[in-house]
Amino acid sequence: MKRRNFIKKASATGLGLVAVSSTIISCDETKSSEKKAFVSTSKTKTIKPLVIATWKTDLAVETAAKYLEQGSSALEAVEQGCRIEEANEKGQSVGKGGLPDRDGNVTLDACIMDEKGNYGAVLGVKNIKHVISVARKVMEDTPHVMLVGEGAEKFALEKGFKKENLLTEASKKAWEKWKEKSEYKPIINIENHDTIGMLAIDKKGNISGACTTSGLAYKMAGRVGDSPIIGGGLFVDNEVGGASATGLGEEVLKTVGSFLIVELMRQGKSPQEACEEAIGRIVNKPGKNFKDFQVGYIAVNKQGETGAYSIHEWFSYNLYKNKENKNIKSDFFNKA
Ligand code: SD4
Repeated sequence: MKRRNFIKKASATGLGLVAVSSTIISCDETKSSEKKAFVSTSKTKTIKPLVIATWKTDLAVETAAKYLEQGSSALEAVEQGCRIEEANEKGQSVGKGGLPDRDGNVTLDACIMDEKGNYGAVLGVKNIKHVISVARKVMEDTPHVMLVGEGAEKFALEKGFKKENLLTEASKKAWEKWKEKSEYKPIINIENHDTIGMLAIDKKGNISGACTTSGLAYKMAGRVGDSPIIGGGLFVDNEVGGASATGLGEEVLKTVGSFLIVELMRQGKSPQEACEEAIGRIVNKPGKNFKDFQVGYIAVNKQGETGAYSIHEWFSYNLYKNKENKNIKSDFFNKA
C-alpha cells in the first residue's frame, strides 16, 4: 500500500501524463505533505491492442498482433513477434543469419520485460536461435535477470532449446570479405539494420517489450551492446509506457536511452517528444561526431500514443493499431 498515494489534485489539461504539484495523502505513515507527484489524467481511451517495432518488421508485428487479437498477453505477443525475426535467415542483425563477430562467431543478445516490471536477458549466446525465449525463461524460471555466454547456452539446452549453427553461408561470405581488410570500425551504418525492439499493449491495457539482436557486425569477441540491457535497449513501466532502441548500442548505453524516454514520459512528455530528447542527449554532447552512426528510438505510452525518432534518415518502424499494420518512416535529427 506504500506506493498507493492518493493524489487529490488533478491537472486541468487532461492530456497524457503530466506533472502536478499535489497534496498527497498517504495511507500509512505520511499524513499529508506537499510533494511533487506524477499522475495520469488522460480521459482518452487507450488504443489497444497495439504493437510497435523497430525497422521494417511487417511479419513480426503481424504475428504479435494476431496473438493480441486472440487475447494473448503483451508478453506472449512480443516474444512470438520477435521469434519471427530470429528465424528469418535473411535478416543479418538478428538470430540465425546474424553477422558474426570478428572471429566468425555469431553471438546473440536479447531481453524481455513484462507488465510487472520483471526482466530477463541473455548476452553473448552462441548456437541458440530463439534467445528471446531463453530470456523469458531466465525471467520466469530463475531467481536471476541475466545469464551470459556459456552459462546462458547451458541453461537454454537444459530447457530444451535446440543447438544449431547460426552462421549462414551468406553471413560467412560477408565475414570473409570483411576479413580481407579487417577494418575495425565499430560503426553502424545508417540504412540497413533489423535489430528488433518491440513494444505491445494487450487487450487488458498491459504493456510488455522485447529486444533481440546479433549486435554489431564484426564486433570484438565479448562485446555486448544496449539491446539486452535494461534501460538501454528496452524499458517498460506499465504505469507509464515503454521504449526500445536500435543502432549503435554504445551511444544508447551512455545515455540510458530507453529508461530516459520512459522517465520523460512519466514527467509529461509525449512519446515523440521523449524520443527526440533522448536523441538530443546523444547528438548534443560537446564535440560529438554523430555523422557515422545511427541510433533510433520507438516509444509508446499507456494511452497507446506512439513516437519514433532517429539521428539520421532511413529509420522506420512498424505500427499495428486499429487493426492496421503499417511501416512508417521515422522523423530524424540530421537534416543538414
Ligand atoms: C547493438 N543496438 O548491439 C545493437 C545493434 C543494432 O541494428 O541495433 N543494430 O549495439
